[in-house]
Amino acid sequence: MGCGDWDSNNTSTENSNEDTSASTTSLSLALEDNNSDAPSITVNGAGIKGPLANAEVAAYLLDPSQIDLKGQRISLGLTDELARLDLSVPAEYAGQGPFLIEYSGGNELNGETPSISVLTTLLTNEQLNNGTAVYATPLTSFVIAHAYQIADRSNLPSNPIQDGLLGDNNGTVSLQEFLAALQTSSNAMKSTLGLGLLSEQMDIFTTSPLLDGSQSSDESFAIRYTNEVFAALVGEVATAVSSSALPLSGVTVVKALAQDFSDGVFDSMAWVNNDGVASPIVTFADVNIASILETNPEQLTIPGTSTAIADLSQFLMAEASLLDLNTPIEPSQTIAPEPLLTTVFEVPELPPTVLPADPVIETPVVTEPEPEAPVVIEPEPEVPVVIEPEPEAPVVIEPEPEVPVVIEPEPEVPVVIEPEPELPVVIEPEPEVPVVIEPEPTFSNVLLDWVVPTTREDGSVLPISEIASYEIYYYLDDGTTNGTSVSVAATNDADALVTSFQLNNLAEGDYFFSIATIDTQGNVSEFVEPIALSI
Ligand SMILES: [Ca+2]
Ligand SMILES: [Ca+2]
Repeated sequence: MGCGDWDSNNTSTENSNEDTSASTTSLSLALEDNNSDAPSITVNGAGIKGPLANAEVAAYLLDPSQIDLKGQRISLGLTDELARLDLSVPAEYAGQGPFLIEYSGGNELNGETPSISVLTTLLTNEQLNNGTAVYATPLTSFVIAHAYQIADRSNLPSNPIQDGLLGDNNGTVSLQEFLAALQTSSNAMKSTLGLGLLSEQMDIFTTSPLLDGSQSSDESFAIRYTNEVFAALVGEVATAVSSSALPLSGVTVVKALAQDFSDGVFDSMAWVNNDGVASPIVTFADVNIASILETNPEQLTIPGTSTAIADLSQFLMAEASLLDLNTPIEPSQTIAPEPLLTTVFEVPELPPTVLPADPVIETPVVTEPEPEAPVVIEPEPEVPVVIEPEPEAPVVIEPEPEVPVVIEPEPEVPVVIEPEPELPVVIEPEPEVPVVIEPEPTFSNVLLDWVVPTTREDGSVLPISEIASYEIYYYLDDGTTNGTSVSVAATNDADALVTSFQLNNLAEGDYFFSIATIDTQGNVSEFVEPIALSI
């Protein structure tokens, strides 16, 4: 499967580990289990900030114990030139969700490079089995990243950024903690980035951002409008930050914004653990994030186009025509976005007199002579002013004229896993000391170091810019063949090269570790010969 072969005679390397006695001949490769003969289940959905065409799409088991949330990769797919998704999950994984679905690369329908090159979404077991479409958008990517940031904290109903959490503050994120945090993050996002358009009930993962008739056109418009505005603002932030430092990708900005929002306020400061002390976010050191986010959406253009966001409605109608969607209905003209809020903590009550355009008609103040009441001085102690929480104004969704929702049966994509083309294994594992393992005896954490490879297997130069990520694989030599793979991006948030990764809290046992390099084309090198370590 293009992932190298544990049994092959790798050109290995004097590794520096002391334990070299263990045999590696009986190991099996569990990184990718795609078996072209196995039954599979089609995944529906799209990656949208305009629709992403010709993108790579990968499905992973969701593993919140990993920083990138990626467990085992279980499927690879793509989108075609009209952004239609071709991805299926092998049936053997049907009950092992939720799954992380990641779109990367590709282009927008007009050929532009997407402003945010990686979009993620989540797919539950039920959604997979029901064929429910899920969408990867800038806002789902943001919410997923944000949920990870806050998930380990405890429930605190009075704090909108902790309300409903199940965290135990133990430094790691469990699946249960992550799923609880998703709801909290989604609510917090809606109340700030939602521009007053996203109702509490709206599911940002399953509401289609296309005018495809699967939801009301106003709901699709609302989810798309908020995503276009957010993506445009991400671009504004990237431009502002890049001018004073390295060029910054949209993906990095989304992650940094999620980190910023971990305290519920976009203010260039992050939450630090549980001590309540905020620290500055390095990425945003030189910019006023709040003022950028408060840009009037009507002044923004749809990213990758010269069309004003104010004209999104007509833009979506044209897009629906291009994509040949079912009976698109133009969103109603009554949708009025509100300003973006940069904090979840105050719902500023706009006094009715803030409308500057309206001349205030001065009514003569008639002071009625109050009947002289005996002044009763109550010996009340000073009562602290209790600010009653404003009742949440119900978001009024205007009832759509019932459009008969014509759900056309999806053209049955025959459930066929295309035998994956054998990826040519072309990247040569770095011949020099690829993995150095430094055991940390006290905590059983393992730090893996590696050297960035510079050549491919054929000897040609491998530029650093063509390295996408590394795949670390490790397993316990306990007679089972189950291992764990961890995908590590080639660069970190600061765009620095990543050459190490720490695995935490490993139980006692005899472990083997290996690593492979994945380039931006998806080519995967052979794994280096596993290195043994006893903990
Ligand atoms: Ca935890
Ligand atoms: Ca903040």
